[in-house]
Amino acid sequence: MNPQRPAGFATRAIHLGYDPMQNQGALTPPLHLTSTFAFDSAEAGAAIFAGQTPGHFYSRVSNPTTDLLERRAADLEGAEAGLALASGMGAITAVMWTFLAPGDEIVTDKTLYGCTFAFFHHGLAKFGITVTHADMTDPEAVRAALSPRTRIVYFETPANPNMRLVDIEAVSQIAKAHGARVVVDNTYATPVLTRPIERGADIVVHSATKYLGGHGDLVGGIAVGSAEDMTQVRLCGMKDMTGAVMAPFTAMLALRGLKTLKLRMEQHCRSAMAVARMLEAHPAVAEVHYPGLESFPQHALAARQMPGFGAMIAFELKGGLEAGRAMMNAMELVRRAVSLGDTESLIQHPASMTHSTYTAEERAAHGICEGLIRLSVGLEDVEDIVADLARALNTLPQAQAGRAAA
Ligand code: 4LM
Repeated sequence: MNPQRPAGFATRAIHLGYDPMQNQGALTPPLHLTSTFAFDSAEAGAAIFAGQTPGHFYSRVSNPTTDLLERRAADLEGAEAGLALASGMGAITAVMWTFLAPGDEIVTDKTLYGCTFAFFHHGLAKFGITVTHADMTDPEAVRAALSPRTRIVYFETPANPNMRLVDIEAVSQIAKAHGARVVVDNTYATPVLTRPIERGADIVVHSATKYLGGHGDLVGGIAVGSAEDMTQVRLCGMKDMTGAVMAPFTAMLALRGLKTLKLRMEQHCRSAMAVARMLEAHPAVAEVHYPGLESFPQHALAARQMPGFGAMIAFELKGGLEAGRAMMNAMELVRRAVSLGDTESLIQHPASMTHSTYTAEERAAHGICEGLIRLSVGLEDVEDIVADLARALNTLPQAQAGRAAA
């Protein structure tokens, strides 16, 4: 890659920051499977520790393999710097512990991934941090929720599991005018579809376990933002407070995943659109939540903010939870599993699985229906995914009743 010539997303995901000629011609970057690093002299080691000269000293802080992943992830998100962590939860917790102190407040959307919700309410709250939920589909609700102690405004877009979108530009403008940091979980959209930093966010976090890795074979996290913020998270939240560092081997797998991210997302999106249309037309289905459908309440925002619309679909069946369970049990190709963004299509029930960290009352208050089913559309042939789903839906009594009525 010629540094003088601008390169596209996929080219950078494959080449950025690595020159085979400086690594004995090895086409793929080496795996630096080492916990510690030797110093030329005591003085040289002290200078690296003090940050006076660049270099690595211990793999809980940095490592050449994870460093390459961090630089590529930051570049693809349009950020100055990045950090690779042990998991998505590692990224979220390290960022929050770095920038919050007792007495501070965070404002967050109504709907969050189950463990993020649990961390905020059972982790941060235990240490004197106040968590306020606002319906962030309305940016004005964010303004109303801000207080003089608000330090962070945090949201997912689309939100896990119900696909609510947040207007990143509008919310960032309001939060930053107030002096709060904006942290966006971009796991669902990925930088192929949405780059929150370019829309005004300060920090982006990811579960790299999902689309970035892309193959269901790693657990990892990424945070990106300004060089100053990432240095703070590295030295405070990651190194000292959580120790949630990504292993070099995981970084190697994630680097391999990133190489095909754009290509995979394009196919994921195409297939999800076809699946969403089939679901919407099926007589056993009550409602489909997919940003690419014209019936999606925030379709216009989706078209502006995440063209391609992603590959996560949430839906409700006319037969409710009981029908959802029956449908899941009838799947043959689509796997019954949590997680998302893998090559395999995955189906799960948020209320009893990923969002069972909420109480039933909390789910009701936070817009997570008990009967909601979540689908991660994979990379199998779309005809096979559609056929498996349609066959499972056709086993439901509501499908027969719908057909009889028609
Ligand atoms: C799941 N999700 O939904 P790690 N942020 C978002 C997520 O969906 C997740 C994480 C962070 C699921 C896991 C079982 C939007 C995870 C946390 O699992 O810690 O890499 O990411 O099915």
